[in-house]
Amino acid sequence: MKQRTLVLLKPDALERGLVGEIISRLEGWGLKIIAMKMIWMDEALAERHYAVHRDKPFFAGLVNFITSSPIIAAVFEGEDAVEVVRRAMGETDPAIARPGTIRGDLAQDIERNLIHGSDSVETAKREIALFFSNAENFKLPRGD
Ligand code: D4T
Repeated sequence: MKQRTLVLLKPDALERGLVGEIISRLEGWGLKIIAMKMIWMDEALAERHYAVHRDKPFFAGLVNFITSSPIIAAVFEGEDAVEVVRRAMGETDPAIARPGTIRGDLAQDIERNLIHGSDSVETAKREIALFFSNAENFKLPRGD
């Protein structure tokens, strides 16, 4: 089924000049860009986005990292987009992510792992609304 999912290209993706490469890989999976912008997340937005991890030991470091410099927020659409992005990203920890995945090929460590993708359709709805207004979340005339 056609789905939408939120993708964040984290500070390391921009700092290392990997934005084009990552977007190209996602487009290569047949996903289409619906919305995209560069923003500098503040602490409040980071804490809302990562609310489920509030009690984890890595939470403070994660918020600190994601707010350390600008990121790209994007909505991608396609058949099973949530699962397709998760597969394209690979495991959270690049040390165990498979070759051929974004993290497996390019990421440095479990924190600096380049990309976030929503983990379910429900989460995607919540996360997209955090970053994009309805007016920004386009319905594109593609005839499909
Ligand atoms: P995201 O949420 O960024 O798409 O990543 P995952 O879905 O693959 O991973 P996650 O929810 O388990 O973790 C969220 C985020 O926290 C960072 N992290 C995670 C970290 O810095 N240290 C850790 O030990 C873990 C488990 C990386 C992703």
